[in-house]
Amino acid sequence: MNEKLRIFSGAQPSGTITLGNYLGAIKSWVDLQNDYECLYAVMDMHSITVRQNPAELRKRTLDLLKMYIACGIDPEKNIIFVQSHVPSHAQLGWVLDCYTYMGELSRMTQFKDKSKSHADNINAGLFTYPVLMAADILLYGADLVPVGKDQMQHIEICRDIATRFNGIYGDVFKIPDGFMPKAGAKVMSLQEPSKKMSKSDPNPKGYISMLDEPNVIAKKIKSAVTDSEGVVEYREGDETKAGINNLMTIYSAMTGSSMDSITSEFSGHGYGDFKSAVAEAVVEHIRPIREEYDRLSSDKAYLEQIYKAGAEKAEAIAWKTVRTVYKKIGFLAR
Ligand code: ATP
Ligand code: LTN
Repeated sequence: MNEKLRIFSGAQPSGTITLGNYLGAIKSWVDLQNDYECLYAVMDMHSITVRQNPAELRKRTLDLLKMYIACGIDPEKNIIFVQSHVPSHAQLGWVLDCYTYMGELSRMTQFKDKSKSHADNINAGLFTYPVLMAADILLYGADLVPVGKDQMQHIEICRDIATRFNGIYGDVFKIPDGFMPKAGAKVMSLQEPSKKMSKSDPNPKGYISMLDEPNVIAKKIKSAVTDSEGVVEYREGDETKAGINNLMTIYSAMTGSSMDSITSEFSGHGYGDFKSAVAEAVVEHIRPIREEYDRLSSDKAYLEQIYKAGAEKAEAIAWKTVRTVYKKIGFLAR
C-alpha cells in the first residue's frame, strides 16, 4: 500500500489574513497539498476564546474559507471544513482536558500574552485552547502540522498529551510533527519589528492584509521601520537590524532568493530601492490571490457545497478516533 501521510492545519476567523499568516502557514499548506492527504479547517471554536461579534464571525468564517481557496488550496484535492461543523473536536477536546495538567497549560506563551491583552476576559477556554488544538490534530492522525513559529509550543504540548495518553491506553494517537517554512515562519510587525505581525494589531500600518490594495501595500512597506545604516544585510539576532531582517525575510519568501543573493542584488542601493522591490514582489504575489478571492465572492453556493462536503469527510475520519478513545477510557457504547 502506498498511503499518503496526512496533514492537518487551520487558522482562526479572527480577522483578515495577514502576510504573516500567509507566509507562516497557508503558503506551506498550498506547497504541501500534492504530497500529503490534507485537511484544512477554519478554527471558529478557537476564535471564541476572544469575544466575537456573531454576525461578523459568520462572515469571517466564510471569508477565510474563501481565502484558503483563493490562495491555491484545491477543494478537489483537500478536505476543507469548518471546525464547529464536526462535533468530534469538542468531544475529544473534553476527554483530553482530563489528561492535561494546569501546570503545563499555564506555561503557554500565547495564554500569557492573551491574558495580558484581554485582561477583562481571561476565560477557561483561553486556558484550555491548546487542548482543543491537540484534539484537532489527533482526531485525524495527522503526521505533519504546518504552522508559524508562534504555534510550535502548542504542537509540543499536543505531542506530550498524546504520548501520555498512549502510555496509559496503548498506541491510540499518532505523534505529529510541526512544520515551519524556511523563510517566513515568523513575520514581524512593520512598525514594531520586535513583535510578530498580527491581524489583531490596532495599528494597521503594522501588518499587510491579503486584501490590502496595491497602493496601500506599497505605502505600508515604504513606511516600515528600519535603521540608519542603509546596508541591505541580514544579521540574525541583531535587534537594530530587526526591520531590515524582516523585509529581507519577506522578499526571500516571495522570490526564493537567499539572504546573500539579496545582499548582492541591492549592494550599493539604499533602503528606498529595496523597499520598492519588496513592495512590488508582494503586490505581484498577492494580485492573483485577490482576483480569485473577488471572483469567489459572488459564488456562495459553491462555498456552501465545499464546506458541507468537507465536514462530512472530516467527520467520517474524526468519529472513528472518538469511538476508539471512548472505548479505551471505558465509556459504555450506546
Ligand atoms: P490572532 O492575531 O487573532 O491571535 P493569529 O494570526 O496569530 O491570530 P491564526 O489566524 O490562527 O492566528 O494563525 C494562523 C497561522 O498563521 C498559524 O499557523 C500561525 O502560526 C501563523 N502566523 C500567525 N502570525 C504569523 C506571523 N507573524 N508570522 C508567521 N506566521 C504567523
Ligand atoms: N492555534 C492555531 C490555530 C489552530 C490550529 C489547530 C493550527 C487551531 N487548531 C490545529 C494547526 C492545527 C493558530 O494559528 N493560532
